[in-house]
Amino acid sequence: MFKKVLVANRGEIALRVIRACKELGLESVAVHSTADADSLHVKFADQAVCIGPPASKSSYLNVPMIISAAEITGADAIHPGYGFLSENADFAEVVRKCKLTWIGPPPEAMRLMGDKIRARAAMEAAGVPVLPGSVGLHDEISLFEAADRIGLPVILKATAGGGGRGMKIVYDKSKLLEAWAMGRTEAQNAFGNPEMYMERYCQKPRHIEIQVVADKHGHYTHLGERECSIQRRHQKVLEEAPSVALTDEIRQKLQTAAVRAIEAIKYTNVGTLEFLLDTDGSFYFMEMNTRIQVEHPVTELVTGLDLVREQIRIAQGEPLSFDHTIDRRARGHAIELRINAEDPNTFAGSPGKITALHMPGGLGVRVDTHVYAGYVVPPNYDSMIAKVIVHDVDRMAALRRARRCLDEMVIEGIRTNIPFLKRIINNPDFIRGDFDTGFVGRLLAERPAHP
Ligand code: MV4
Repeated sequence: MFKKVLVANRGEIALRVIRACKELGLESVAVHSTADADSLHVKFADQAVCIGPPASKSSYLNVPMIISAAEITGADAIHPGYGFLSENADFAEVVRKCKLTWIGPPPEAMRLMGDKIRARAAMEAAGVPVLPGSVGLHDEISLFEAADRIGLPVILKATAGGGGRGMKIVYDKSKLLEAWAMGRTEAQNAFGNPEMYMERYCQKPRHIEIQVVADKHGHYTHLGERECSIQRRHQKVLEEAPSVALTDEIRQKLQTAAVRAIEAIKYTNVGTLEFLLDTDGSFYFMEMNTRIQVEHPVTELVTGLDLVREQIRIAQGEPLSFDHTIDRRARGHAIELRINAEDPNTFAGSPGKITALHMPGGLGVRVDTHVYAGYVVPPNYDSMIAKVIVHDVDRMAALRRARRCLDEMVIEGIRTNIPFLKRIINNPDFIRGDFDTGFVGRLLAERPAHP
C-alpha cells in the first residue's frame, strides 16, 4: 500500500489526479517546470518540486529528475497522467526498478500497444476486427505487393507512431513510393524508427473508442463508448457519450471486442480501444491508448465512476470498486468541450496573461482546469487550458447546456477557441449527428481561416 503519489504531469490532469489522491486520503507531490510554478497543480499538492526549465525534454520528460523528486519527497507511487511519459514502457520499468508503484498498465502491454504492427497482430489473434493490412514494409517490392493485395486507397502508418502523426494516404499507385519514402523520413524524425506499414484506407469513418478497465484479480470490463470524430488535425475538439451512430447491436459487438482484447493481453488499469466505424456499420481496431485520456470525464459523467480513483485502487491491488456484471448502459448524455488558448481563426497558440476569467457552472456542469484570473498561459506546452463537460438527460438537452456554458464563459487577455466551439455545436449537421472524422476539415474548407 502506498501513501504518497508523485504526479508526473502538469495542467488540468495533474490537478485531476491530485484531487483523486486527496479523496483517497493519499498525499500528493507535484513536479513542475519553472514555467509552471504558479499553476494550480503546484498550489494544491501537499508538496511541490521544481524539476527543470520550461522545455518538456528538460522537465516533464526528464526521468532522472522525476525519480529524484520521488526519492527526495518519499513518494512511493507515480501517476503519469496523459501525454509526456504516460505511454513510455521504459519509464514504467524504471519506476518499478526504483521500488515505486507504477499507477499504470503492465509495461509489457504498453510496449505491445506502442508497436502498431504487433498490436494489430495481437488484436487479430484475439478475434478483434482489423482492416486488411501489411507488416513492416522494408523495400519497394513489399510495398507494391502490399498495395496490390490490399487495393487502393491505402494508408501508410508509422509502426512506432500513433495519433495520426506520419500517416500518408495514397489514392494513386504512382504516388506510393514517394509517400512511403516521405513517411519513413518523418517517422524517423518523430519516433526514431522509420518503419511503415499499410492498411486499407477507410474513407469517412467515425472515431469511436471504448473505455476499458481491468483490475489485478482477473476482472475485465468496459465503460461504454465515446464519440471522438470531431477532430482538427488529429486533435480532438469535442467528445461525447454515448455515440448517436451506434445501434445496440453494433455497440454490443464493440464492447465485446474491447473486453476480449484486454483479456487476451492480460491488461490492467484503465485504457482505451480506438475503432474506426465505417459507413456500413463495420468496425476495425485502430490503436489502444494505455493511459487515462483527456476525455475521460465524459465517461465519468455517464457512468458515475471516478476513473482516476479506479487507477489508484487497481495499482494498490484492490478490486474494481463497482459490480461490473450489472448496469451496462450510459446514464444520460455527456459532452466535453476542450478550451484552448489559440486564435479561433488561425489556430495559432495564444499564450499570455488571463486578465479576467469566469467559468460556467450550475447543474450538470463540470470544469476541469488549472487556470485562474491572473494566470499566465506559458507558450511551451499544449494549448488546452480547460475542459467544460456537460451532462443532461439526452443529447439535445446536453447540447443546450453546452451552448449555455459557452455563452456564460468569459476569458480575457488571451484568445480562445470558444467561437469555433460555438460554430460546431450550432452546426445543423452536427446537431443531427450527421458527421464523421472529416467534419471539422470540411467546416474549415467551407469558411477558411482568416490569418
Ligand atoms: C485510419 C483512417 C482510415 N483508414 N486508418 C487517425 C489517427 C490514428 N489513430 C489513425 N487515424 C486514421 N486511421 C485507416 N485504415 C483514418 C484515420 C483518420 C482519423 C481517425 C480518427 C479521427 C480523425 C481522423 C482524421 C483523419 C484520419
